[in-house]
Amino acid sequence: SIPLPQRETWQKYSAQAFSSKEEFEFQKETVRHVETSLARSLYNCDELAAYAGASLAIRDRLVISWNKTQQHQTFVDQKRLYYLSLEFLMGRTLDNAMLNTGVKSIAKDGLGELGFRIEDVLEQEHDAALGNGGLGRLAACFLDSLATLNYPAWGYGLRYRYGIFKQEIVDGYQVEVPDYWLSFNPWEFPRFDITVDIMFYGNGKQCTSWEGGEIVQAVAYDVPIPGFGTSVTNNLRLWSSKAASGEFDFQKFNSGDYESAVADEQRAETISAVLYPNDNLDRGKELRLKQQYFWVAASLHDIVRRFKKSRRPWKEFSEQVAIQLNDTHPALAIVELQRLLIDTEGLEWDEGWDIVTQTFGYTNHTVLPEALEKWSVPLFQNLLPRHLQIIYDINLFFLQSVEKRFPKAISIIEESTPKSIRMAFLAIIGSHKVNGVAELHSDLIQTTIFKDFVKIFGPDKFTNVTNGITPRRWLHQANPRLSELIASKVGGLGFLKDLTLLSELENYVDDKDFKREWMEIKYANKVRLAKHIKSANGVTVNPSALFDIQVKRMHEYKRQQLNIFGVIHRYLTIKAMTPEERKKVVPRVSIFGGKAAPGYWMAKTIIHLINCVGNIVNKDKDIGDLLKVIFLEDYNVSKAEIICPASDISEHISTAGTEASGTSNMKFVLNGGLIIGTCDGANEVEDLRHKHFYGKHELDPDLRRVFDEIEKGAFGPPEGFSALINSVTVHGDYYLVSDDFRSYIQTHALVDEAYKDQDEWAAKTIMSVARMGFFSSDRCIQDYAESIWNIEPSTFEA
Ligand code: TH1
Repeated sequence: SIPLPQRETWQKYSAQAFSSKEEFEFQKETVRHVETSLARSLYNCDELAAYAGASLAIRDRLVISWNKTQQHQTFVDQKRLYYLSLEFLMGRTLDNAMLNTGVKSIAKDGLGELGFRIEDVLEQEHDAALGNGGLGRLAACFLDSLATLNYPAWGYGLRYRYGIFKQEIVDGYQVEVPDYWLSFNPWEFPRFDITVDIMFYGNGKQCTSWEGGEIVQAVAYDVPIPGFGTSVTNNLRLWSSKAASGEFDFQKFNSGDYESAVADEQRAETISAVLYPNDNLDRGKELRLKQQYFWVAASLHDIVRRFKKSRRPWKEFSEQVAIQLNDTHPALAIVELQRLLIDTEGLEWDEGWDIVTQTFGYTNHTVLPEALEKWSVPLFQNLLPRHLQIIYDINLFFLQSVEKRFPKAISIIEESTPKSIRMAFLAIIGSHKVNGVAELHSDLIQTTIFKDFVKIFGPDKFTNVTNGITPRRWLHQANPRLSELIASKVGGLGFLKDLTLLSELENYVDDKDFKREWMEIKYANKVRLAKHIKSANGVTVNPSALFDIQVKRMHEYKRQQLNIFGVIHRYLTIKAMTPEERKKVVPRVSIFGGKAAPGYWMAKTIIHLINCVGNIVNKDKDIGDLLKVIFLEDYNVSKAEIICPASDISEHISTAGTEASGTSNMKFVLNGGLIIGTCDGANEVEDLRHKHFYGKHELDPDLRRVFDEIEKGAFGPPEGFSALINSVTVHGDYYLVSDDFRSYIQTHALVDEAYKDQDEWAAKTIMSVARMGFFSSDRCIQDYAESIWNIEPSTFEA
C-alpha cells in the first residue's frame, strides 16, 4: 500500500462512495466513456456502443462502493460466508445494476435525450449464462440477497469461456450452438496478480507431496455484486485456467518443442472452457472432476490466504469462515481443506477435522439417483492420489466411530466395479449442517437416501431451508408496472426488501379499480410476450386467450410429455366438437420452452413432438384461436423475465417426489399467475412402478387415443416418437404419465371453468401474490445466516 507520508495526496483525489444519485452525471459519464473508453463519437455510436458507454458509467459508481465495501470488510475482519457453486446463472447485469443502485430513471431519461430507448440498449447485453437451470439461478438470487441484506459474503465459481449452449430449433429439432459470451464483458475485472498454481496427477505413492504432476494456473476474475438500496457491494470471484508460467513450458519453448508447449497451454485452458450442459445428471467425466478440483483448490487457497493475514490461531478458522457447498459439486473442498491443514499447516488429523466439519454446510438439491455424484476410484486415484488417501482415512475413522451398526450402506466407498466414491456421503460427513431446499424434499432426504446418517448424527444436523427468489429481478425488474401498482398499496417500494408486506394486498381483493388495473397489467405483459412470439415463431397468438406456460429444462421427470399429450387430447376434443360446443371453449395458448442436454435423446424427442404438434395445430384453420402451441427457442434468464409476467397458468407437473423445489413456480405466482402442480405422493410412486412391471398395466383410454393419433402419423412420421410412447406403454411408465393423465386433464377442465370468471380469477391471483412473502430469497438467506452460517450483517455505509 501507499506509504503514510504520501497518503494525504492520495486521499485528496480518492473517490467517495456515492450516497446520493442526484450527483450522478449519467449523460456526461456515458458520453465520456463512449468517446474515450470506446473511441467512438456521436457519428458512430450505435446501440451496442450506447450499452457499453452506459455500462461503464454505471460500473464506475459500482466499483467505488465495491472497493469501499471490501476495504471495510478487511478492516473489521468479521466472519464471512463463501458460497461455492459451479454455476451462477446471472443473466443480464446492466438493468439490475441500475435498479439496485437507484439510477434507472436517471439513465432512462438520460439515454432518451441522447437518442436511445433504454429497452433497446438493455437488449444489447449478452446473458451471463454460467449455469443450467434452477441450481445456478438460485446461486445468483442468493448473491443478490446477500448483498441486499449487507452480509459479508463472496461467491466462488468458474469463469467458463462458453456458458450453456444456445438452442436453435431447426426443422423442429434442437441444435446446439456454442455460447461465446466474453467478446465484451464490462462487468468482470481480471486480477492477473491473483493466481494459484493447481496440481494434478503425480506420484500417488508419495503421501504428502506431489512429484511429476501437471500444474495449471488459476487466475481470478472479479464481478461486483450490488445490493438493492444499500452501498454494500459484494464480490463474485470466478477462476479461469491457463498454463502455469513455470519452467516446464519455457524449457519446451527453448528446446524448440513448440508444438507440445502450445498443446500444454491448450490443455490447461480447456479446464475452464465449457460449462457441462447436464441438469440433474452426473456423467462422471474426468474433465469435470478436473474442473471441480481446480476451482475448489483455488478458492480454498484464497480463503486460507485471507484468514492467515489476520494472524489468528487455526482454532478460530470456523469463527471467521463459513463455506456453503451448493450440491456436491464442491464437496472436494472438504478433502482439500483437511489436506491443507494436515499436510501444509502441520495440524494433527483430529484438530484439522474439527475445523473442517465446523466450517462446511452442504445443500442437497436432488434425490434423483442419476444426479447423485459418484467418482470412479481408479479415475480419481490417477488425478488426485493424495486426496484419495485422505478420503479413505475420513471413511475409515467414520466407519470406526459408528462401529458395526451400519455396514456397507453408509461407506463413502461403494463396492461397485470399479469402486466409486459417493460424494453426497462425503459431503454429509464433512459438514456440520445438511439441508434440503423445500419442506417435502427435506423430509424425503431424511427418510430415504440419507436416513442412516440421521440415525448416526441425530436429527439436528439435518434441516430445511426453503428456496426463494429475489423480488428485485423477478418482480421489480421483470414487471415494473405491477411492482409500482403494488407499491402504491403497500406503502411504497419497501416491500422489495420485506416481501411479507405483500400481505397488505389481501385488503384489495374486492377493490374494483385495483383489480381492473391488475388485470390490465397482466394483459399488457401478455401482449409483450405475444409480440415476442410473433417475431420469434411467426405465429399470431391472441393475448386474450389463456396463456398456459411450461418453461424449464427438458427432462422426463419434469413431464413435458404429459403436457404435450394433454395438448393433443385438447386438440382432438375440440376437433370433435360441434360449432355450438366450440363457443364455450376457453381459447388457449400452450407455451413451452427449455433446453435438453445434448446427449439426452428422450428429452430431445419431446422437443421434437412439441414442435410437430405446433406445426399442425397452428395451421389448422378449423381450430383458429381456440388452440395454439408454441415452443420458445433458447429459454434463458432474459427470456424468463418476459415470460414469467405473462402467464395465466404455469405447469409444475413433475412425477411426485422428484422435483426438489422448483423456483420458477415462485416467479410465476409473484407475477400474478396461478399454477398447476403435482400433489405429494412420493411414497406411492414406488408401489405404482412395481405394479407396472409385475401387475397388469392398463393404459388410460384417453391417453390411448392420443397415442393412436400420433401413431397414425397425424403429427409427422410416427417412428420419430415411438421411443416416447414405448416408455409409457412397454417400458413400465417410470414417470407415471398414464397414472396421472386423467387427473391432469380434469385439472385443466377446472382451470378453464375458473378462467371464465375473470373477476374471481383476479381475486385468486391477488390472494396468491399476497401470500408470497415467504418465498423471497431474503428470507431464505436470513434463514441460512442464522441457522447455518452464524454470520452478522456488515456495518458498512457509504
Ligand atoms: C435443481 C432442482 O432440480 C430443483 O428442484 C431446485 O429448485 C433447484 O436445483 C434449486 O434448488 C437442481 N439442479 C441441479 C443441477 C445439477 C445437479 C443437480 C441438480 S438439482 C447439475
